[in-house]
Amino acid sequence: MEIKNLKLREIFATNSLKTIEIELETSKAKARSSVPIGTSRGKYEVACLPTEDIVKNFSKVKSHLVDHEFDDQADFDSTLRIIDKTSNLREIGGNLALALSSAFFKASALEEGKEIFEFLSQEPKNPLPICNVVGGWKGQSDIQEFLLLPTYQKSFLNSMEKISLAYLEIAHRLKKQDHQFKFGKNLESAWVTSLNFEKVLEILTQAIKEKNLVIGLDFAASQLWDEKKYVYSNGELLSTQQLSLIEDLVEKYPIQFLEDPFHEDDFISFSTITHRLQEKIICGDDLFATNLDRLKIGINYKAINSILIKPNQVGTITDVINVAEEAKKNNLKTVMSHRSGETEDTLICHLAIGLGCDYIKLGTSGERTVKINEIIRLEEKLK
Ligand code: 2PG
Ligand code: MG
Repeated sequence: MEIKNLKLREIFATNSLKTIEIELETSKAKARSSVPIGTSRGKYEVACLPTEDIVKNFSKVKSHLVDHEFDDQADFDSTLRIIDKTSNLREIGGNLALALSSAFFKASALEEGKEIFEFLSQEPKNPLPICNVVGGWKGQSDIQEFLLLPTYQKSFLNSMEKISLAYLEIAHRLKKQDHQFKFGKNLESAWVTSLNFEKVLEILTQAIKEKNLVIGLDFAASQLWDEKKYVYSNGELLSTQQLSLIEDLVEKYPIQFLEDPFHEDDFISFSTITHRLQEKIICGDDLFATNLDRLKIGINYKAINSILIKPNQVGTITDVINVAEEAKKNNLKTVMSHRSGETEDTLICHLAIGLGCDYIKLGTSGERTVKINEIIRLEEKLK
């Protein structure tokens, strides 16, 4: 496929920060792609450059791509890796790389008259939602995200209906117990409360009763770690104490999904918890940063049974496909994920379906419905 033109513009993400959007034109197709922005970024992610720097460097990058012919996605993405030889894409920016790579991917699908998810080689399958319902913002809760997920799925619409009902019920329960609660939401549309995490877990447990839902927690533990211990608002925990805390919580509450329970360099503790809580989903986000080499280390350590996949942690569609394939080959649960700063781009919905991911992590309300509704539409095409 030959690229006829490329256009870059600065736009806004849902966290009010500027991000970038690419328009890519071929003789038969025109595709548009924008990229999200993470807040609690892992140290193994590719670089996210300020949009102003990307605008400055863009003409150089463009000259390597426009009027050039590419065999396929792998060829295009390896050209990006030749333009920027740094492993973390700090010269052109991982954010520019992903905008270009995903625009190329969308244009390839359009040229063949296919939906983006149909363009992937895997058997398409609808993921189960994992939705952020409480917490998630610095200073409000020691645990970054309280999530809900269904125990089985009749349809994505049905799963979202259960989660949305619980989400609304949680707000009413928070109103009764938290006098400061004013129905405020954080960047991912999760309720913000001043209650401690045990109280939040009690409320969630009540709200999901008879709904076939279970609880997930994203500890984002690298954010709690000070190089020696995990720092909570009411005390500090060594790694072994962090493990005991999690085992107690899992014992007391219907928790099924645990994301980043330890900091991003602690493969050993991940491996201990995965061994001890075998029926739970132990998912690595910052631990892997969607990086294939780190995933392989994790597999050797038997550190996890699940991986979070965020395309902007790694920068190209080829890298995303490789990571998802490696995870599936090793029987790990795959969770495609949004970021705290999103755009209206629905690429992750197509990637989750096309790569046959088990789950997709999303917000529950507000602008977050853009992605929920896209999956509902795509679900009709899977039947
Ligand atoms: C996470 C993500 C998405 P961020 O930690 O899992 O929920 O947040 O965008 O801050 O990386
Ligand atoms: Mg996370």
